[in-house]
Amino acid sequence: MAPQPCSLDPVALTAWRWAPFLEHAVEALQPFEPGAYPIDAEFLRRDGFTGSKAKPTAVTTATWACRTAKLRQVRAACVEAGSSASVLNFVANPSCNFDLPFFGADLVTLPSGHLIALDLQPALKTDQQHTAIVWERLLPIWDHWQQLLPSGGPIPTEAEPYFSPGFLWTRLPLGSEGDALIKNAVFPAFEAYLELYLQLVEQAQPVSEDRRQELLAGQRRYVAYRAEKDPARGMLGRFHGPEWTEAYIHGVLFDL
Ligand code: DBV
Repeated sequence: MAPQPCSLDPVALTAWRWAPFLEHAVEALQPFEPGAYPIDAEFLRRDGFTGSKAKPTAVTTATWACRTAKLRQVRAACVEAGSSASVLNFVANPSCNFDLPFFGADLVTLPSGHLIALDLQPALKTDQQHTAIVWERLLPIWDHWQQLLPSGGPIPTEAEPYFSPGFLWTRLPLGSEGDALIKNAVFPAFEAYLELYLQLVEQAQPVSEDRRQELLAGQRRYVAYRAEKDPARGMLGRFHGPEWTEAYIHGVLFDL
């Protein structure tokens, strides 16, 4: 099936916990005049089942995507599987013509609780020119919101090069306590991270051809790492099969 433009409206999934986050992001992108980012029909929406044959749970994975002049691809992977899983994985991939980080959000609800990751992730972590202006503005925002949230615990050392010091990372319990923190800390943190990111996008100026090549190399490393280590691989494989999942991860989610 040929790639086709997907709707620029946020995906509509019944009872999807993370809908307000995607709706906010789509709204916040409007001033950048988003255009269509073509996605194969088989990845725009995929329905399936999980659980036992006797007690199946319906599963849907849906994709939202767009592009703007300075953002090569902005995409959301949206999973709704009732009490089994509810996920919004949202990544903005900048054009390598601009010295910009990635915007990454991983908002995951599993039977064991919520897992929340939010960051402006560097393409070139050890390059001051790339990181300084981002980190000096991000750290106060991180500090404010992370204080209200328990730490998510250690992350793998090999992941270090891809995270900023403003990586907001928490695990929250299901139920009213977690719900309140999502409303009062996670959502406003998501708004603040995205607001800063879109300010950086607005202010970004085109770079030289040499710089472009450096940024592209860094972006390729990041995207290859994310595709190789995608923590959703197991879950998506169970829901939709390994073949579809590999094609989705490499061809849509991390497609640089
Ligand atoms: N993560 C993705 C995509 C997802 C997704 C594309 C389509 O990159 C979901 C969905 N993340 C997802 C799921 C889990 C995690 C875990 C389902 C739970 C896996 C499981 O427990 O079975 C942040 N996400 C994680 C973990 C980290 C991140 C550190 C824990 C990994 C582990 O415990 O092994 N993902 C990581 C990250 C960003 C991100 C930093 C960017 C902000 O998107």
